Amino acid sequence: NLRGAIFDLDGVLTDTAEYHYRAWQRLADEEELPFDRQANEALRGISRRESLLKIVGDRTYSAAQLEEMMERKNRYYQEFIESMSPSDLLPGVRSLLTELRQQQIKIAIASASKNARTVIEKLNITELVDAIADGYSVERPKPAPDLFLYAANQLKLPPAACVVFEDATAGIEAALAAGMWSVGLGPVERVGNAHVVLPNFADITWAGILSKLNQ
Ligand code: B16
Ligand code: MG
Repeated sequence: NLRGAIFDLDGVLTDTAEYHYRAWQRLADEEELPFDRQANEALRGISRRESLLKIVGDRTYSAAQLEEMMERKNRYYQEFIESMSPSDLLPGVRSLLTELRQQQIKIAIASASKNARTVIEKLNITELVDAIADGYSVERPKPAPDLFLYAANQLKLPPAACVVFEDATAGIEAALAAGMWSVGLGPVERVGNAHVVLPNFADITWAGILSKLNQ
């Protein structure tokens, strides 16, 4: 009786995770803060402010300096997403979304990002989704369940009728806290707490997902 599918954006529908990484790396280099790809893994799915605080570590900055750094990182990130197009959809995504619509499964995107709407437009999938929850929708970020509960509410569905697709540890925690089904995309070390783990959406169908969830 699953009637809704809620997708994370960065790292699930498209690989903007790479652009977030490059933007943070540039900022960290400018500030001479230690940062690399591995450190970036801990930032997956968490908010802009929390990401910055992790990078800054115990170095002290004023509130105004932190604000400025968040704005600077966001400018770099926006430069990257400016050139995105439908070809940036990850393999299997468009066919899965299309199949879900045919089966009358409601679709929401729930992203921590304040840039989610821009990315969704660049990917040209606006007309495939019924609701969008983004970085402006709720106060408490993942792993709090709020963003997914907001999305389910927009879809007018109870949490237990929804399945969340996530690439981040914090996102899987949020889905479980919301009382939803969860599918983790990526390595088990990261998303092993999900009900089902998939490497990516290539050759994945809704029927295949349902059978893995025993639904
Ligand atoms: P912004 P998701 C998250 O998106 C990213 O995974 C995370 O790296 C980023 O810090 C966060 O959005 C905030 O993004 O700075 O654009 O507001 O994975 O929840 O779709
Ligand atoms: Mg993500």
